[in-house]
Amino acid sequence: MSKQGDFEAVRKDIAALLKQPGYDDGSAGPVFVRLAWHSAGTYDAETDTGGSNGAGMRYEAEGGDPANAGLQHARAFLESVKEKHPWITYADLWTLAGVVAIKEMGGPTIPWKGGRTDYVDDSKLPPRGRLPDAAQGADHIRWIFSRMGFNDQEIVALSGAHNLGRCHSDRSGFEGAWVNSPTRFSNQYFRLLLSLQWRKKILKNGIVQFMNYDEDTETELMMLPTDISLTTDPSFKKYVELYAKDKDRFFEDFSKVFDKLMELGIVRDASGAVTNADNVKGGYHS
Ligand code: DDH
Repeated sequence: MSKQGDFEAVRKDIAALLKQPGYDDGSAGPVFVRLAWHSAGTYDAETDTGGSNGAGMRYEAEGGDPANAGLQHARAFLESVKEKHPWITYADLWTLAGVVAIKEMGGPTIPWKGGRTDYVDDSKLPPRGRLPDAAQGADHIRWIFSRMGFNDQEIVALSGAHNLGRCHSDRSGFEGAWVNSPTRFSNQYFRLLLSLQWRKKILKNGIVQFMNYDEDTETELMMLPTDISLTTDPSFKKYVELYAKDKDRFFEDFSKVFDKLMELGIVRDASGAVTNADNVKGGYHS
């Protein structure tokens, strides 16, 4: 067992866990990033509910949300880290796993601070339906992300996480990867959005997505309807163009915006300590 607060030791164990030869593309990295994002992406600025604090996904109300299908794999992988470092909260472990995975897969360093608690206030549990619906378009994602406090540029930067991982027909119903190296963080997603011809395809399960056949690698790549909307909406498109051209700028902006996502709903004092995690009546400790 490591010393309380030794996040370096936790980081090392998360990094060592990423390689998973029998799982997906051989890495748990992408699903860790999605776990971190979904744990935080329920935040609503107006009511100050949701967000990564509290690790609400441990409970059926949030964990069983169809939008979170598949994330139980990420949580199960991370159990061994929690057993080894029992002092870390799930809320910190899940957000840190995303940040470590991005770095290990070649992405930017993302500032990360601990201090989240696993304290759940029932009155602050997010209702389902706060995460984006991939079948929709630009208005929908703008509405979802502005609720969290993100502007158009930040939405596009965040969407660049689709450089990683894949869709699974038994999770979301969509199928396939966005890029050919889905365990390597880059700006390839933006380049492919602009350079390939994306054709609408109706899958056997009736779900509509966009596909392109890549002759060089003989693979089929995919885009979600929401991904395509980043190129049909002029305000989003200018940032897709920016990030397709300028990888360093994408890395820089992604780092800032992913940090902002991880911090949604968390109030810290000057020393960085979380001040709003434990002060709500009517909740319970796990
Ligand atoms: Fe995503 N995402 N995401 N996504 N996402 C899926 C997979 C992954 C949407 C829908 C889906 C972000 C934004 C959006 C990752 C990270 C991020 C899947 C497939 C769907 C569907 C799930 C499955 O079948 O397993 C939509 C819609 C949006 C949006 O509207 C903008 C953001 C902001 C992030 C982020 O991390 C910042 C990652 C990583 C994956 C791959 C997961 C895996 O298991 O592989």
